[in-house]
Amino acid sequence: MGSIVQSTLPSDFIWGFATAAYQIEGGFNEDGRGPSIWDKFCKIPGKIAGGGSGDVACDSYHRTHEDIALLKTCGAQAYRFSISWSRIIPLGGRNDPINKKGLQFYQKFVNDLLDAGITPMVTLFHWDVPEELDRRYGGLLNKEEFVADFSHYARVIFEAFGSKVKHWITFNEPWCSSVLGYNTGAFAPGRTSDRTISDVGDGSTEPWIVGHNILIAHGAAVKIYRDEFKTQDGGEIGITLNGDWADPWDPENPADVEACDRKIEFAISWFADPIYHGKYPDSMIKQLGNRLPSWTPEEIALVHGSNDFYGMNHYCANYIRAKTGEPELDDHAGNLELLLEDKYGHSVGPITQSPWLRPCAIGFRKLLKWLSERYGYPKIYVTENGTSVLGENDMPLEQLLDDEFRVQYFRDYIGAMADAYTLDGVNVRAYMAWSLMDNFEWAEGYETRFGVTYVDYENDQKRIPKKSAMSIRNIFETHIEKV
Ligand code: PNW
Repeated sequence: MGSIVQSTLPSDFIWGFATAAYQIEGGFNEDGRGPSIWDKFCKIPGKIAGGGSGDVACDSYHRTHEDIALLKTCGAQAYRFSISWSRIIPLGGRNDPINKKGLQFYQKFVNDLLDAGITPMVTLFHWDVPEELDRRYGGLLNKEEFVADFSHYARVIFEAFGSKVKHWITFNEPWCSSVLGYNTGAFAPGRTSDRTISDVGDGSTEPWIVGHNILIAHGAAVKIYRDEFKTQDGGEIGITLNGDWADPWDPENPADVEACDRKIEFAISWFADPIYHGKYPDSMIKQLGNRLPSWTPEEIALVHGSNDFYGMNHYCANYIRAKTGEPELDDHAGNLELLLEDKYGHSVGPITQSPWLRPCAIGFRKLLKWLSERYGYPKIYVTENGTSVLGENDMPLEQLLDDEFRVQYFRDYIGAMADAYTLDGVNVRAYMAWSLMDNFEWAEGYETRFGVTYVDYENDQKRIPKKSAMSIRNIFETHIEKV
């Protein structure tokens, strides 16, 4: 450290690890679980690298005790996981049967976590719409039906967990569900205008409809929690948004500089502006016109003010270059290019296994500040942050376990977050590393690993902590103030 003053985090700061149901659970057809859109999507040849699926994944459905032991070993205070909607309501709808065994699985898990002294942070929806709802009425595209069914599901969950869960996240990364699911088609349900990828979908309208519907469903679930549960249960609820930092490709070009804000608005403010300011960003209204749904007074009343905390998933940064012509009809990014090098050939950061991810920790601090200024210094929970490592899947085990690249990533990013807290007045209060263990990395299958723990998919899903698993506790110890 030398003479550099170490930035601090408050003594009540909470840290831990994150996962998501479909990425780790397996047990895809056990104890009455119904399929989700991801079960269906994985069966389409060519959609998932290596042809994988979440059928078995890390087998956490049968190994919750191992996962809890792992959390203890790492010294985690909290664990963010998601609930599989179609385990709880196999067909998904408000008039469909509830699966007691599904509920009992998560109830036991929450009890076991609490017994181990680990705080549960529960995501209701991490992209896994029950397949039957997609078939029945178009899933996320159908506002009335989806909002009613999600509200019902949320109420079932709030009732089942009583006051045991104090931190609720409604939706994980609605940008991914909307854009990757309905514009590029890379994620379930794979709709897009590109007829070489799918015969169905309209990427110029559907993502905006889906984003709107998710916001309303989020607002409806928050209202239910606040009206019926919050007083006695004493918990808090919010949405988790993903978004990376943006620097201009050419800092001398005002168009590139302007495009950076527009990039963040299209990725984040699309959802955060309605929640904190009661409207969509002007840049989006300008480009999308009436393809961006408009708010009825009832809808915006549900959404505006609906976050008890801001859930932030953050991984990297990009260089942004403004496009000069008129935006294409299917453009979802704000008429700009996302690049990994700037005009002078500087890279955002080192190459990882994920084509979209190059670490740039200072960008984390800058985005924390940007969000705090725009949204009035809300309480921020970082609900995901982490990295893949180039070639990790092909390394000999010994080398793979010595993941100094990931350790350095966490050191830099947690340090940048402490700087944002100490020097910029950002009110960040929790941090969940992605991920507790290697898992099903969506379209990238099992070839890309994000875990601080190695999972041996060939040998009974054995878990072996990497160097990074044991290092996060030490990193936090250097920053968190002692009482
Ligand atoms: C997040 N992108 O997804 C998810 O919440 C996790 O489930 C996932 O495993 C993790 O990040 C790592 O990828 C993202 O293409 C997936 O920009 C793709 C992108 C961003 C986030």
